[in-house]
Amino acid sequence: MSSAVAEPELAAQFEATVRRKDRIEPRDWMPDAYRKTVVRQVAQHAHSEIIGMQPEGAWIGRAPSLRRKATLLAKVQDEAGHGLYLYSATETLGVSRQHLTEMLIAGKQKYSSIFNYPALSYADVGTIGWLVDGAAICNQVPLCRTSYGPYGRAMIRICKEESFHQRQGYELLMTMMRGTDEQRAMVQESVDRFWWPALMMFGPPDDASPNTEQSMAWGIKTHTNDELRQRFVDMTVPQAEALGVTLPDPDLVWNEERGAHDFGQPDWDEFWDVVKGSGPCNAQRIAHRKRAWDEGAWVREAAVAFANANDEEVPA
Ligand code: BYC
Repeated sequence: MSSAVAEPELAAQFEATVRRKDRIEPRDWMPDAYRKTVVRQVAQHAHSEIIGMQPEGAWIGRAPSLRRKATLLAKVQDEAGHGLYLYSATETLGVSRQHLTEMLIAGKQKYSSIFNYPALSYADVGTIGWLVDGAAICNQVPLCRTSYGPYGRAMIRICKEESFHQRQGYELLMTMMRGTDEQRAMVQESVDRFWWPALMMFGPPDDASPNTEQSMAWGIKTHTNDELRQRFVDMTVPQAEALGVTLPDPDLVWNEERGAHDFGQPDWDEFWDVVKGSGPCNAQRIAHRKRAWDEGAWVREAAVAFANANDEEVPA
């Protein structure tokens, strides 16, 4: 973009692009606050994918068959890939993966609250696929049309893979529900623990969400937190019925007039505690990430040395 063009004109072009629901691309002029918001959301999203490898990763060695191990391994590797696509999207805005990882480890950036809950039983692998990836799909399919081009394009591939993840979780749970009473009880216990944290993934209620209004005006978000939470509940109830599990909400009921389910509210005090760092696994997740980052330092140093020696670019 030529620097001769005045800022008000650039701002008008930006607004027009957003109004047309067209994409903002890395070299386009954008307000600083837009850039910051995209970096904040995409970085949190990338961190969630990487931290999200931990609860399920812990079950790879304990999955009950070669088929289940291979499936889980592939799924967890996919999450690493998602993190990398998303860090690449922030790099188009001049913010490196290294910087963002350092911010994460220093506790200065967030990641999804859901990954601060432990995966206590093998049924949790199925529940995470069904409910956590299911919630992620509800939230992420609309993000394929987000206004920042590199983020939206990353989301297209991520959503395809998330659909597979959701199905593997559902298939695992269905297999367990067709098994013994003990297996059915494991599934129900797991769903009881994950239901409310899954609803929290969509963020605080709209009237307590400081970012939604501006993010929607800029087309970064295309739906509010409550709209997507409702969509998730409506999508999940028939799946729970087909599985034969009970969702742990006494207020969950079909509302004929609204053509949607009424449902109870998660414990929002618990949500904010988890977001602020006091969840059951926050310290463990960050310590594990820091260890992996520190232990990988030699790989990054070797890559830089190799690149310098060969006068090539460092691989991303
Ligand atoms: N957890 O104004 P709000 C996956 C923060 S990974 C933690 O509504 P916004 C997977 C929020 O950041 C999928 N923090 O915010 C991986 C804000 O704080 P700051 C992860 C949360 O951004 C491995 C404050 O609360 N998906 O699928 O407009 C295995 C106020 O909130 C949360 C994404 O990242 C939360 N749940 O809306 C399996 C999706 N909610 O930054 C599966 C992309 C809110 O102002 N992100 N906060 O200090 C989004 O769509 C939006 O960022 C959110 C929040 C809907 C999450």
